[in-house]
Amino acid sequence: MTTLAIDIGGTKLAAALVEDDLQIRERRELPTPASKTSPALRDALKTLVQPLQSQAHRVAIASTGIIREGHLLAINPSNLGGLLHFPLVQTLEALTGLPTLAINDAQAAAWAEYHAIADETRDMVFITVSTGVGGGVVNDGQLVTGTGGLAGHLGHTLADPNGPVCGCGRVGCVEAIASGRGIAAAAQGSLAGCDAKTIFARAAEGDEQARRLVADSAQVLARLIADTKAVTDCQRVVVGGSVGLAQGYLSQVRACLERMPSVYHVELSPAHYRHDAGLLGAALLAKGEKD
Ligand code: ADP
Ligand code: BMX
Ligand code: ZN
Repeated sequence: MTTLAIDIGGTKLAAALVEDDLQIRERRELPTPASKTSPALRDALKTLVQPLQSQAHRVAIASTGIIREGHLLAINPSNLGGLLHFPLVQTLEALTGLPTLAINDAQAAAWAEYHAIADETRDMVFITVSTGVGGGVVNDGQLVTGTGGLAGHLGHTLADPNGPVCGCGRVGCVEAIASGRGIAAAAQGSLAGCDAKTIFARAAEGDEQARRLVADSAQVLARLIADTKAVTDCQRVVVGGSVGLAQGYLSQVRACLERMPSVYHVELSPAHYRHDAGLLGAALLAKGEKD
């Protein structure tokens, strides 16, 4: 069976056809529209899926936001241009006429990454450092979604009570400092208005402020990983997202973690499926439920 997999992030939308052996075909991307209202997202999704849907038997969506009963509910609406709510499953079923499943993007990616290492571990955590910071927990071989879909939202744990206000309404969340948006928001002077990608490029050129912004993100992520180890006793933490996978980032996180007491140490690795973990995890879940 062929799955039309869709990944909805705060910065980009991706879609591809995924075969049951996890081969990916015809991957395409579009920028995520920054609009408070649903029609812009619906139209972008329509453009994305139209060339693919006739070849698919089902749709599987990995999406940013809390996913509850097929609806996207933003915990941090500012990551989606202020959009609070979107009827994901209903919209894709209407657009494609295909049975549709939806799950949080980081939970989906956790499931794909667990699949890649399942012969060596039963307890792992996936963290995406991207537009926001998302998480997915696999405990004793089971994906933990929570009854309301909130489980694993590690980006909204506390990093600094004196830190910036997060789009979720709390002060000092991990996401407000470590995410791509958080890094960009803290930039001043010559870097004001730059996105995280540009700030990483400046850091590689030796810009002091850029290096400090990247280092602050890596430090906050390392503390989050130590907290995650204490809560879950996981054997591995897998890191994805465009910031998480950026050159040199994970080695900085590892260096910060190594300075903490050894009880907090855990195997750290970059996502095996790189930027496709969300697409593949959603496809795997759809395959598991429908076959
Ligand atoms: P999404 O959040 O839509 O899933 P990404 O995982 O691509 O998308 O994350 C988007 C964030 O990553 C943005 O803040 C962007 O500036 C940043 N980013 C994109 N490419 C890079 C890169 N090569 N190095 C560092 N940051 C990057
Ligand atoms: C936010 C939240 C999470 C999501 C995470 C990473 C929203 C819209 N999203 O914490 O549900 O998993 O960002 O998302 O509230 P991404 O857009 O960075 O991939
Ligand atoms: Zn928050």
